[in-house]
Amino acid sequence: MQGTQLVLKALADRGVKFVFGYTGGAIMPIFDEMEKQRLFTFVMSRHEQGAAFMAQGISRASVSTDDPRTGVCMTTSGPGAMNLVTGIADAGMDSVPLLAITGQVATGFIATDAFQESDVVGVMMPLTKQTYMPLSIDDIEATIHEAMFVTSAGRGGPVVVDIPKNVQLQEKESVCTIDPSACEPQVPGYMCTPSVDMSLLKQAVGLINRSERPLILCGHGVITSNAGSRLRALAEKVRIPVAFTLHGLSAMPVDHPVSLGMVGMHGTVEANRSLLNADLIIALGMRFDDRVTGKLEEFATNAKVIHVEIDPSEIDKNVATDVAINADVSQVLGLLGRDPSLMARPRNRWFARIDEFRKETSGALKAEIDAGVGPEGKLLARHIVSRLSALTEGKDIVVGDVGQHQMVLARFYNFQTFNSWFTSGGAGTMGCSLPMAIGVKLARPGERVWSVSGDGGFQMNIQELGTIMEYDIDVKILLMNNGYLGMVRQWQTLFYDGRYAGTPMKNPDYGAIVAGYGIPYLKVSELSQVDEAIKTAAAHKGAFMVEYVCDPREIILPMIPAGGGIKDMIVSIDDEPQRP
Ligand SMILES: Cc1ncc(C[n+]2csc(CCOP(=O)(O)OP(=O)(O)O)c2C)c(N)n1
Ligand SMILES: [Mg+2]
Repeated sequence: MQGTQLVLKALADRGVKFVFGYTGGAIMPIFDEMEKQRLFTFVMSRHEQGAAFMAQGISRASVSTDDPRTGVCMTTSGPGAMNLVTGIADAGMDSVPLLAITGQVATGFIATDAFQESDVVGVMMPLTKQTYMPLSIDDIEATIHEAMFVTSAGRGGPVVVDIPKNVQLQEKESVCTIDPSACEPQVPGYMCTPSVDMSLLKQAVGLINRSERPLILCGHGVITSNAGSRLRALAEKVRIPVAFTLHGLSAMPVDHPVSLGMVGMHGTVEANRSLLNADLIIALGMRFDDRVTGKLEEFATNAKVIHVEIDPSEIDKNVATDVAINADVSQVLGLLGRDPSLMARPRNRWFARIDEFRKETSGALKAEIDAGVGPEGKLLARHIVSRLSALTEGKDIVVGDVGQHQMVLARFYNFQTFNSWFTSGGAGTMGCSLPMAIGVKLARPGERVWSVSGDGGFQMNIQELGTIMEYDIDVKILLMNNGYLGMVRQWQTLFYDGRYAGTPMKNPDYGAIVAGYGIPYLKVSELSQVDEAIKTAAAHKGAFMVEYVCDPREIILPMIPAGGGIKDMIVSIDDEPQRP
């Protein structure tokens, strides 16, 4: 048997269905064997970064299905592998399981600056959970199994296996069958089921029972541990309001009475004010990112903190805790839900106060959404997203890119379906949406998928229109074209005296571009056409693109200025913004 065959055998044993990638000299033997065996569907991206995001889409979307899978991408050495870097770094920041297999120059050429040689292990090491370079055919199968285990054990993340070409081509007589369970290293940090310390759970229950103003911060861990219904049951039973991090969104319906929507830099007024006024913060599967906490010295100064988190390295990293439980969120929520000593309290005063927070902006926001256009009559993204939400009843899958439109989606799409919101959060990688949506659609083919991008981000991975065309992927593309790198423009408006350095952009004829890929298209600049375009795209069988010409002057508020604390939140534009 050849090394190439053992790579494929291990992937097949792990249930891999799709491999995303791009070929080249150092990976050709594995591609050749893939073609002979056809064990998986191979999807050729148009750029390696696209392959990494497609693989992410598989992992992110399938985690809540009964067939959770780690996405796999495969590229050649040197430039092919280096083009993966951003997608891999992104997976690391967002705790997304991902396996990247890269071809490497033959062992005899390593460290000679051979053609298309890059130090892949060296580059990837700080970005991944683990990197491997098997140097003998005897290690290949076990390495792939171990790598796949590590991607999803405990907190998910990317793993790279860099395989020198001569190792791929090695042959051996007999195949010793690998026991996959023997390839599961029990290394701290990878441990997937730390058992819950019951004495800590008891302390947590005590804090919750005594709290007048508790607040749950729901993070990505609630999604990845499939704990949405447990969270909802607990919040309803014990009467605790829930605010969501960017990646916690879609853990439960966002219009549920206990939901406050997104928290943090672009969070809702009610979520942020509640965070400021809470006496107990129950943080579930989240890592106190600076976009959530604002200035750390001012964060939770009057609140006790319970932190439930699977990765021990996140505990007490940014925010000191009163009770830290290092365990799977779903397991902890299950135990809390069954704990007879946990008291259900009405907390009417707290909820009445939260209602006051809600009222602060709800009227003005509704008026702006309903108006639909800015002072110059140009479409507002918040109106378009609100209409998308209404027309899909909040039930569709949304894959957001990075920028203003992303924050608008997070604020105004009324997520009803568990795990239906995907975007790049930790890294904030523009261009993620189009390729990620391809992976998401392949993982959840029965659901409608909207890829929503700005004009900047869309052009960063626009080449993946080719992948959509070739594999006939039914993704609905919404392009929010405001002629600017809008999010940066917003900062320039607020904090740089309106000097628009490097943000205005001349846009191409997108209709002509997508026509080249055979994708039907509508361009909309009138309010009266907004709904019709969404309906047309939704009803169309196959990919469809709608370009909305949007108002570049739209400002997404509230906003906590970078470096500021939650109390510095800018709620309306009349608030005098701080200048640097
Ligand atoms: C790869 C990458 N480069 C730069 C940035 C910095 N950045 C964040 S948002 C943004 C503007 C995005 O513009 P666009 O895609 O048009 O979306 P909009 O904000 O206009 O909705 C930029 C440049 C980034 N996040 N990612
Ligand atoms: Mg833009």
